[in-house]
Amino acid sequence: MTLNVNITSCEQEPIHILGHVQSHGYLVAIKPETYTIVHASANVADLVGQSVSELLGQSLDTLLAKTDLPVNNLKELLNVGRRSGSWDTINPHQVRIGGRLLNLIIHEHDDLLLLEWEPAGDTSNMSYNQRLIAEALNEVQSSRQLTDLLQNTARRVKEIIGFDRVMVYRFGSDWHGQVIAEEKEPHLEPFLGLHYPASDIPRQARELYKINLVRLIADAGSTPSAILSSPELAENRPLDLTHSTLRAVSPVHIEYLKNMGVQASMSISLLYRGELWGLMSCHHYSPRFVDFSARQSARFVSQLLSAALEFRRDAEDQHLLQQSRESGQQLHEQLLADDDVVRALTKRQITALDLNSATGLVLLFNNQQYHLGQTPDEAAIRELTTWLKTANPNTFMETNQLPVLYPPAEAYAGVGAGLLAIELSRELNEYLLWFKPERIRQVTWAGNPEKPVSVTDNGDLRLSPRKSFAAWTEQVRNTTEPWTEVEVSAAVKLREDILQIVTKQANEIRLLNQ
Ligand code: BLA
Repeated sequence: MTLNVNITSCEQEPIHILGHVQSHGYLVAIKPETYTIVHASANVADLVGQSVSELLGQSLDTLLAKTDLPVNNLKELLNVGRRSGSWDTINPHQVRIGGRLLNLIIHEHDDLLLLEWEPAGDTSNMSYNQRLIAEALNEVQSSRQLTDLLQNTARRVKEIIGFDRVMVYRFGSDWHGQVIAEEKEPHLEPFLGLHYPASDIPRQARELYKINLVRLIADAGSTPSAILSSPELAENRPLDLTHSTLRAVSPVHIEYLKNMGVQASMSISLLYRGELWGLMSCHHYSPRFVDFSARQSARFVSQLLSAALEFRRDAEDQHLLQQSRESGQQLHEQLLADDDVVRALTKRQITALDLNSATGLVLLFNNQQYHLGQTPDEAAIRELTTWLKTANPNTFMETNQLPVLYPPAEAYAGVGAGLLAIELSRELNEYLLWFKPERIRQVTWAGNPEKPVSVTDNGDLRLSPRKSFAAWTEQVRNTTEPWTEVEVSAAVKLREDILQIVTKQANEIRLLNQ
């Protein structure tokens, strides 16, 4: 049987409107003007001892009568939240229902007020968490090494939420990711350094994590509670759970967690200039609920990490730009001083290889090849430039997937999956070529590699995480990190400098011959 499954179908699943909540909490959505109940999760019946179909279309008062939260107090809370424009001022609000202490969490979205009740944790943990945050702040300020910073953050988050494993997971430019720091229970197999395909966290999920920064899946084995709606009031619109803390989980992702043996999972978004650069990804091997205040503390520590990295990254970008400018300037001076292009670019203290992140350089000049670092062999370079001439009409070309554009390069992807090329003279076959190797030679799957693609009850094939990994391994070969804008413009500038020297020399020879 051939399996023809399409990874992009992952992106089609509307995970913000799946119509269920996780069963550890209760959800009610009301109209802000009238307080009438439009949607409620079926398990609200367990909370208040009244069926949800009876509650739908009723005023919230009916439900509140079963709780210790008088309706006027709730109205006051809602007013404060709505007036201040931020629900952070009132969330969470502790209430007692049927002898249970619960946290009420409120937000407004899409013309509805969403009320979610979930178990309240032990309040004595709050001061402990505050101490951990203060310590984390000190560590962020004093960590000189990036690895220390990442490791300390993972350790603090692990202390706060008590999970078996906490990882810092960083996205690449193609949205695949790598575990770059890890704190775990000693008996667990390490995931540090492992790579995962972009499709493991599809686009719409990443979009949600930019808005709602903490995602807790308390028990992957639990049965979610269906959201019931009043047909008249809901107007056929499913309830949008983008900001909900209880949103139930996509079945594909549940399968993924089970495949990894994980029962509880928590992710905290790491943002850089509003874009997701990574996640703190946390696993527990038995069900585990993390209460609101612990989630907030973990989020705060993660945001400290993001802020520190933002600062560092700006400094690093600045440093790279500075380095590239200095190398470019030095090469220009060498060209002016030497009157010998080959010597100036390949034989002095600074070479053209210092201009960017390339690991190999070939200069084709005066019918000769000059190789620095790791490069394809001379015959391969001859064929490559023949192809470049026909395939590329421009004086410049850059790719991070040379073998995809030019299949013979697959043979040397280990040194040249990325190519940055500038043409000096098409007629004389003169080029400067920078190379870098394919990014990942070997990738390892962290789940069970033997797990087959699963078949659903009705016989359909479902794309399992394992299958997506196989597809990705194919795609990730032959690829390297893209060249940056700074690298591209430095190469273009160097081309101008070289041509200026070459033209000057040609003119001098012409004058001498006259
Ligand atoms: C969500 N996938 C996620 C999340 C993570 C991962 C962290 C966020 C939710 C959570 O915290 O569990 C992936 N988890 C990882 C990775 C590591 C990890 C890479 O610990 C590495 C150590 N997933 C697939 C395929 C599909 C898919 C093939 O593998 C689609 C067909 C979907 N993943 C998927 C969906 C979500 C998700 C839909 C969103 C879950 C949700 O928030 O409801």
